[in-house]
Amino acid sequence: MSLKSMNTPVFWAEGHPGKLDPKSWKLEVCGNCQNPHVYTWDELMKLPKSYSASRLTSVTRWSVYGTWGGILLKDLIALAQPFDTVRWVRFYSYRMIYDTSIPLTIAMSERSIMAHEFDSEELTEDYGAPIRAIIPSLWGYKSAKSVVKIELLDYYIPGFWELRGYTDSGKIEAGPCRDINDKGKIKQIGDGEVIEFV
Ligand SMILES: Nc1nc2c(c(=O)[nH]1)N[C@H]1C(S)=C(S)[C@@H](COP(=O)(O)O)O[C@H]1N2
Ligand SMILES: [Mo]
Repeated sequence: MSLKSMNTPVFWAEGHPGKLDPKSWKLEVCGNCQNPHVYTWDELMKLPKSYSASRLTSVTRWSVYGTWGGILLKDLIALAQPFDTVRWVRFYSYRMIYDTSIPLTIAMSERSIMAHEFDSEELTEDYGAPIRAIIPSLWGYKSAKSVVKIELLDYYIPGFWELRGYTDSGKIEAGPCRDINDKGKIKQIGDGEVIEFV
């Protein structure tokens, strides 16, 4: 099912970006690395395609499961050849108002992906087209949408929601949570990545 048909909430704290054209999209991978690069859409689409069957889980207590298709963050980061002092990966969304950072160790996980598909359908602008981060092990505010820049850093910079009171770690905490795949039914989750409801 599509994100829209399941009534997955649409969050744009900085305002909806409107129509975005993948063909002219550029994704910059930069920072403290040997090989910074600005990828065109065609270049991105030539990189190995991967999938992460995982959940996007919001601190506002809902979770949606599906298969996110795109490019593993670890593949993009490996191509950049980060220097060995790098500890953080910072995402910037379209218009550079929204940003957030995650530890390099989590970015290198097989489950962290720059996604342009959900269940074999291209994302729409509502859900972060043309390409967004999906970081299943952390709260959804770490999964920046419509990403234009990925920066490799030695140090941590609090992002949009972290500056407004959400935790820097973004660790998922146990409690009630709506299951979007099950009509928004309230269930319970444990600490850490949501693999199943408890
Ligand atoms: N650019 C941008 N990315 C964002 C947000 C946002 O407001 N702006 N919200 C975040 C939050 S809090 C969550 S839970 C998810 C929600 O993703 P969705 O809007 O695709 O459901 O996107 C994250 N990425
Ligand atoms: Mo969220």
